[in-house]
Amino acid sequence: ISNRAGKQRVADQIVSKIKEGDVIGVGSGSTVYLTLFAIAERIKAEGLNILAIPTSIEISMACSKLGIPLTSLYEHKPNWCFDGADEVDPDKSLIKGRGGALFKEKLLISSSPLNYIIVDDSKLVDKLGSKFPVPVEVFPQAVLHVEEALKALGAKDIVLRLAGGKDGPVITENNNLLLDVHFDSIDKDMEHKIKAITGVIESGLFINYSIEVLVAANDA
Ligand code: DER
Repeated sequence: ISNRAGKQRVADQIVSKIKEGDVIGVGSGSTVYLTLFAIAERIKAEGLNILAIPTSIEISMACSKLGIPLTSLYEHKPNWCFDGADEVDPDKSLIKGRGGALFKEKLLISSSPLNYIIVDDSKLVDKLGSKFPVPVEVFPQAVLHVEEALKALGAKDIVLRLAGGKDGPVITENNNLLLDVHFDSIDKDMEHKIKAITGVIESGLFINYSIEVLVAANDA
């Protein structure tokens, strides 16, 4: 419950930042999901005109259902963006991707001049990789090659992410596979080393991005 309360508090902080005319990149995950109801309320109550660029089918569907108008990167660049994270270290480096939307999330964050990462304090870590593996989105037929290259980068354990509602692996919204990669240590150029492997589409490492982190302390 305390996580939920913390998530709600930081979600409410984000909603108060929204202003008339904003084009907002909306990340994925349960913390972001909580903001949508309050955003819909503001649109209704104030006649607010905003546009949301979603990072997943789940967020697109929720926005459509709640009456939050959608647009895309074909028509707009976002004024700002908000998203969750799995881990935040003291340098504001992130691990994201538990929800499997990391490619579009990183595209939105890279396309946006200002990014808020909203987390409850359970996400704060001293060392990146201490609680979550690094998700790596992989072109399906490249999986053996990528696993080998990740091991050469020091990966200790590599797990193909299996689906819940179907047999076999998770297939991302870009028709790729996800590897959850465990490292003992993650240095600051690991994001680029992983991205340089042929067959890697993207990873859930966000190192040196322009982000503001909003943390909600959980109730005791
Ligand atoms: O998958 C993601 O990157 C999400 O943003 C995730 O990291 C945060 O999800 P949560 O808000 O449900 O913890």
